[in-house]
Amino acid sequence: MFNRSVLTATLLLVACSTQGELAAKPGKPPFKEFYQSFRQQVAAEGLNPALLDEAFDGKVQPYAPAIKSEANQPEIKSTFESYVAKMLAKPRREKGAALLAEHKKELAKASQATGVPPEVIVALWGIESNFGANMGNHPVVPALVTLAWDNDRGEFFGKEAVNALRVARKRGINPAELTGSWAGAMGQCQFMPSNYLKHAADGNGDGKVDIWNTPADVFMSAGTFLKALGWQKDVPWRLPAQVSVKLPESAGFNERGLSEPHPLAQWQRWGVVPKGTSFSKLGGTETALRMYRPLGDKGPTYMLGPNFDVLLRWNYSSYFAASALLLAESIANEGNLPDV
Ligand SMILES: [Ca+2]
Repeated sequence: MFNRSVLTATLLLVACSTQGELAAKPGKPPFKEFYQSFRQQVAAEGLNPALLDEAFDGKVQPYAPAIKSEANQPEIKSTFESYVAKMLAKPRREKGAALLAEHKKELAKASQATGVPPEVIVALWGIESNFGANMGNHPVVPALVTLAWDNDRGEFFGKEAVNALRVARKRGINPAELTGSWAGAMGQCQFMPSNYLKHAADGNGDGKVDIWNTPADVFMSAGTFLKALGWQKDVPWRLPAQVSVKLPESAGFNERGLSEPHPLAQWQRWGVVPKGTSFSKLGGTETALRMYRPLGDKGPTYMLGPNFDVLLRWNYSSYFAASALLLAESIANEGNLPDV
């Protein structure tokens, strides 16, 4: 069937790719002008601007796929159940469990060094890149410079572009060869360049930090980053709880069922009691804990340990954090579905 909007979109795409030039947003300079000022920024950061030219391989033009992807980001409107079902799809659970066994030794090493359980590392590996199968094949520097020019968070992407040049220099590769997602996330754990520089770590002891090709380095890097974000060893991420009375407004639940953190003693005064295991595993009575009721009053209720917030610092979405940790539970349990 003839579809006008698809045709228009196709024509626009053809127009962009044949002209090789995308228009600047209102109030922004043309890309070539921006590129010249960005070269100066690179120099001010103590790097040779020739590195930037190498990354663009002499063709100074915006990287169109980054702009296209930026415009087409799906709004996450899914329910908790559908989101979790997708993230915990059977192939991912089963592959995760198999890889947990296959890489037992390297994972144990990363876990001992960082305190992060192997299954949490494997779960993030699975979510971020389908266990290394989907790292993104976009040229990172041109994509980030394009977003620095076009995106509302241009300053953030500009800093990441400069850091991407540092990553290439550190690895001794041509910056044009640095690949990742359209938004600049790199390798099997999808680190932004700044996170690579700060947190990526050598897991197999060869002196190189290769999150693209070496699973041991991916595991050590993910664990090191989670530790830096505050991961606490041997603390459960959730414990089931019972609530006998209606909680006050001041508990502060958002529309996704995640409360503000409050001291455990406060929750206990509100009548919250553990369903089974004692809350003492999550910390003392003054430890600030969140409650999570992803399906509302009628669904399950959990007190969350501090490691849930660590996952929120990895990716600020309560659905993401819960799914990653549920997937980890599943992977540790031979790929069986966890209790939700
Ligand atoms: Ca290595």
